[in-house]
Amino acid sequence: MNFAEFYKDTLNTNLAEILNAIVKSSIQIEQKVRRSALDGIQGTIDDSSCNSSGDVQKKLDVITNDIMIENLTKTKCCSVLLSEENDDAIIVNKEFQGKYMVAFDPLDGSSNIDCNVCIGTIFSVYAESEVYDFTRNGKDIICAGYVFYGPATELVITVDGKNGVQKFTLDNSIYIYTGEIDISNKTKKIYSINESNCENWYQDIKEYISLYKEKNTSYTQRYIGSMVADVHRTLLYGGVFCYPADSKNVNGKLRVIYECFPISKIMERAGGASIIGNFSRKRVLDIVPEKIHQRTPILMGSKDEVVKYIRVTRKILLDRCLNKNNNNSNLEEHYLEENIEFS
Ligand code: AHM
Ligand code: MG
Repeated sequence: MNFAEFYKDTLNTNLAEILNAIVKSSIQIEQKVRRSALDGIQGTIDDSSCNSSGDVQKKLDVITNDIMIENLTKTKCCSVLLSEENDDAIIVNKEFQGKYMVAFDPLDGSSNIDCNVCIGTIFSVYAESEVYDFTRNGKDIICAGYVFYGPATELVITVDGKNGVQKFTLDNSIYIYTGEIDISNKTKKIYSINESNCENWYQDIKEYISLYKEKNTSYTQRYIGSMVADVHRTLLYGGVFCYPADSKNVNGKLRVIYECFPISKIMERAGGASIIGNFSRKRVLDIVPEKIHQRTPILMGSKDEVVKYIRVTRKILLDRCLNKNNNNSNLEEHYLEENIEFS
């Protein structure tokens, strides 16, 4: 069954148009990525421009951003587009304006572009609204997903009104349904983190990751450096992925609106959990962003693994309280509750 057939009873006309535009964009992006060495579109753009996050832009970052903006604008269903590659929100011209806000990272994992390692497009669509407000939190997202350009191109998506997370695989310009994604029954013991930052980690991550390295544990480490690829593996095999805060990246690295919100929505709807970490068990989806390009620490994956982190940090905080002989009033509300449950 193809993508359109799968969702024909779920999507209203506008949302169908928007998702068609994203699907079309991903097919165009896939072709650009596949031919990038042949067509001379690898590497950075000539004037070494940086995007809002200070990253040097690659040619493909710019090309893929243009593809997304053009296709989404043409739907006449969007009012605002938020992209990793644009400093400010893109307010769609009146003649093309609709009521939906769409956030996206057109090509995530750009350090992997030029060596033919997996990269992806991340997106989310917010409920329709008459007013522009980028500070809406993850609860307003009605559809989220990513496209993974790997050995096969796969679209992973969740849409309100349909349970769970669905996976489609690209076959000659058509996405074919290839199954439901459910992390809750996946048991591979994998942790995924950039260990080169370990000297900068705070006590929470140091103690948590050391659990996975204890003698007689059967955990292994995998890290690709493309969030989409690392999360895709985590969803399909189980385990944990995190990009924590550390003494150099004090807010973590990944961006709330167009990276962490959509991926967290997918993770939760697939039966996993996604929290801020950094001594907080708050859901990433509950963050109220103050800036378009705001970053957040993130820790996500199988609920059992996320609970391990919470237990480790709970113990650290309790020990600190006992040592200082002070009360718990400055600790995050509920942090010390023993009952750790995810909705
Ligand atoms: P990008 O948006 O510039 O591509 O950066 C985001 C990427 C994520 O895909 C990935 O999880 C992370 O950066 C890897 O960062 P690092 O190289 O510091 O491990
Ligand atoms: Mg990115």
